[in-house]
Amino acid sequence: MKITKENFEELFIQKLREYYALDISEAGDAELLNTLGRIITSYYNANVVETNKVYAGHHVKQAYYFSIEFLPGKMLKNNLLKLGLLDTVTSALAEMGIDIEKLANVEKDMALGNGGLGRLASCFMESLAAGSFPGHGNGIRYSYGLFKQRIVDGYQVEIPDDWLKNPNVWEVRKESRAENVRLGGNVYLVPLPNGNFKPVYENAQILRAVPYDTGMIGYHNNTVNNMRLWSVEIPASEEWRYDSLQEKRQFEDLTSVLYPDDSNEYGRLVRLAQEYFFVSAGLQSIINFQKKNHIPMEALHHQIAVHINDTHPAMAVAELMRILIDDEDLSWDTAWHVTTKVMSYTNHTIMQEALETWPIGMVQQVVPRIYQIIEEIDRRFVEEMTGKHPNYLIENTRIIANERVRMANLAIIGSHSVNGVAKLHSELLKNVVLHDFYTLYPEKFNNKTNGIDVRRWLHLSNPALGKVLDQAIGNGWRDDIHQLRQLEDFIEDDQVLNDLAAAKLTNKKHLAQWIFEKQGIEINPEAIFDVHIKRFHGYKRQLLNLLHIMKLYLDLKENPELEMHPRVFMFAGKAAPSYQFAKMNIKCINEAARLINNDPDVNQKLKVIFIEDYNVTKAQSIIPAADVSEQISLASKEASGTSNMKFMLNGALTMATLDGANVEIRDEVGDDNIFIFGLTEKEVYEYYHNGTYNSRELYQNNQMIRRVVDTLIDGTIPNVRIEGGELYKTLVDYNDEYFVLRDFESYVAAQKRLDLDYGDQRLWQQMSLINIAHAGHFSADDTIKQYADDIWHIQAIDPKGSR
Ligand code: 26Q
Repeated sequence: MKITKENFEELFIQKLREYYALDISEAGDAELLNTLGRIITSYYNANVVETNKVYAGHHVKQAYYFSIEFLPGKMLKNNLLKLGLLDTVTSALAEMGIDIEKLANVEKDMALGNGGLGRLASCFMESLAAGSFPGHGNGIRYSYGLFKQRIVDGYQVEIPDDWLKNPNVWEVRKESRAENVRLGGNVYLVPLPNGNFKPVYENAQILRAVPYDTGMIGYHNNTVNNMRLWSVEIPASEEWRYDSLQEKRQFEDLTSVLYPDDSNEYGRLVRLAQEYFFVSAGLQSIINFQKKNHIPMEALHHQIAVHINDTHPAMAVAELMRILIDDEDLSWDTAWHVTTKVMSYTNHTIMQEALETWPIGMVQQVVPRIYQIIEEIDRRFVEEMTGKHPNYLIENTRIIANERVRMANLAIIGSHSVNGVAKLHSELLKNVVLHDFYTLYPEKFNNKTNGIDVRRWLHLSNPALGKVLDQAIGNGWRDDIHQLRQLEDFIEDDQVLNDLAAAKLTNKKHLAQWIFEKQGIEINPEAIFDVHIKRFHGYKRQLLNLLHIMKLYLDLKENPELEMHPRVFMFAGKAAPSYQFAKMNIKCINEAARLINNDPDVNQKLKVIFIEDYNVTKAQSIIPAADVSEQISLASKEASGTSNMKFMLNGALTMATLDGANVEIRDEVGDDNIFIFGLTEKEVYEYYHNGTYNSRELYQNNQMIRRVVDTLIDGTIPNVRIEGGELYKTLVDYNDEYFVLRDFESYVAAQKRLDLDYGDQRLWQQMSLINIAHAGHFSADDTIKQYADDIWHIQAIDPKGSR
């Protein structure tokens, strides 16, 4: 039944009584939210069934995005928007005296990911459904999401994210689709009469994987795809197998927590088991579906594509081989042909130390059969390459070396496609990081520049800007984001420029109000909002930003009359709990903030705000209020970045190094509409090559640099005796791994240009307009189309018939 304002009110009242035996006046926000959620899910569940029927009935090829992280954020308003019900339901609720924002407030932010990689997976889910593509997610239903961050005394404190305490209305537990996953024990092979071998398992632990399905709703179409997340259970019949309570716990807790390290946490048994668990459960359920549909396994690659999101699901290669050989009796060669055609892999990182490897002993212990298969893949790889390629090349690219299993090598050898996430990054993969593989398999390598879900990052999060766009260019952009280009026709239109400025100011006032309520700090909405939000990492260089702030502070202390537009620097982001350097950055920023915000000599012109517990929901209110987007990683280190795209779409100007997708943003908007500074990737590599970087020399010979760096240790920033000292050492004594001092002057100069440009408000609005007009280039809808065409070979299909 179609939902209208009239029938919705009646339905809502009736359902609230049915579920909770309450009337509206008696119900709490959580009860109201759950009732609303259940109405919405039952509204689209008919489309779930339809979508699946069509996919099955037409033998449609389907893609599965395997990712150990998803970061969907909140879903209430998102789902209503996709269904075309947001306005109807908002006003129907309002008539009943219910503010939808209050309900959205009690919804938990689903944070089953660390950062960019997980959020990308969720944007891709949205765009798959929006494009009517048959594509689904496969991951882990962690009981605890990414830790919540509190700032206590300037320090990060981690608190568990018990997000399932309230029921999650969007998920459906699919008991009937549970799978068994085997872990541990021993395996030996028994020869069969036909020359094959049969594996015999001893003492393996059998875990039950139970899927929880969440509908991924298309935008104004009939598609509802599935994000399937697996949760572990231990079958009662298996309990006797565990040697100790502690051992049992380990497996019981397999899907409890997301590892909060967003670069490396290898050598943790449970992490390895997590990786296998969701890969094995996911592949088994996919294959069961295909078998029910009478698809011969030799033809599997015509029916499914499996995408390996970073190396975390790389065991999918070996697991699919296992299923095809051990369970489905395919020959090795046939299974290998099918597997490599099914699999494709995305690399998200340049940094060598972040490439995932596992000690072979651990792989043998956790997944003995998978280890045997990896060994065999490795053996055949070496055999095939020997004689054709020099030995060093084979040694560099084989899977097992130095007693470790190299997951990227497994993913690359087992896939037909390997892609980076921005042009620069993909070039670096070919020329540096994965160069040896590129020599062996040039045809596998390609680029797919990341993208963002414009519905969440514009329609939903920035209604003020949405309205201005509707007035200026009509609302066609809501279905076709490329129409934003029409904005360029208004580059000289004072009305539109002023409206854009007014929308920005509205968002800034909202954020200022919220910050005041949370932290009691007053900020001037007319100041420049300069925003640096992302995980804390050495290479992302929050420290460079802090040093610039300290320079402004010193300059203002020296000369309170200094000409500069008032500026509020905002930071938000989490540090991995074990990453001391990142945590010390957080501490120093918070102490600098306290110093500056309380100093009447400077605090009319300068403020520093640290917003705690950064997550998707916070991003949705911070980004629309930003004037400046800080994207200042050391060139070559940030694979792509995606918040850079979100800021641009919301009219912020980018302060950027030529790194990741910043390069493509620059190409879109032109040099005049972005602030570029710093070393290029080539220059960085030249330094590596020549080994000539000397940060101490810079520190000693450049008075400005010395004066600013010394604020870390001379008591200027209070209460950071240890942390300031350590940061100082990384910069001066340990030769400044991320070239902070080398880029400092160039950064200061770019910031100065920015300050001057902001003084010309008309010019600034024009630059902002150009950024918005070109942001459609970074729609994940386009990115997904490229994945669909070039890698997965899947086609859009409308479950209700018309394409
Ligand atoms: C690995 C092993 C053990 C434990 C944890 C991990 C781990 C977890 C998360 C390793 C890496 C990550 C996350 C990486 C990530 O978010 N990378 C970012 O991906 C974005 C999407 O492509 C890019 O835009 C960013 O540039 C990149 O840093």
